[in-house]
Amino acid sequence: MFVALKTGFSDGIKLRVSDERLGYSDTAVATLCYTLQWFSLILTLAVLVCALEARPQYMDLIPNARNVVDCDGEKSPGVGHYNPQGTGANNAFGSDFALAGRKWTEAFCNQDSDLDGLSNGEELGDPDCVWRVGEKPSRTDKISHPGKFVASHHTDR
Ligand SMILES: [Ca+2]
Repeated sequence: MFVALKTGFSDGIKLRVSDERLGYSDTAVATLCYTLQWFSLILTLAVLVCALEARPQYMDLIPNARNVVDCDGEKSPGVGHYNPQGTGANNAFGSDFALAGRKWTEAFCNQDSDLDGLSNGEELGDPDCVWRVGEKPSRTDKISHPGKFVASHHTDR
């Protein structure tokens, strides 16, 4: 009896059993390989779609999330992502938001995700960390990006 296992993205997973007594044929092995390759491809696409999907519903869970501007003054709706449009990998703020259970907690509000010296709450208009979903934040102007260190934000306040 001979068993070989080979893995690789282009080859999928191949399990080859060569033993006449077990009754496996090359056709059965090829069918298994073909099925596993399709399963692998579908799984890979599902992971990519999940990783790239923007989450606009999270914007309602963060004060002034729709008022965050980037260094160039452009709106940055993807406040939790490196990509300003809200796709791709999370930045430090997005990672901290996920760790906080995707809730605006007092601890998350007091964090300084981008390490610029201003808490997330100070950057997003909730310096006292009292904002609740659906309420108007205590400040709606001079909102800075809590996931990007921008030195000029220190002189704006
Ligand atoms: Ca900060």
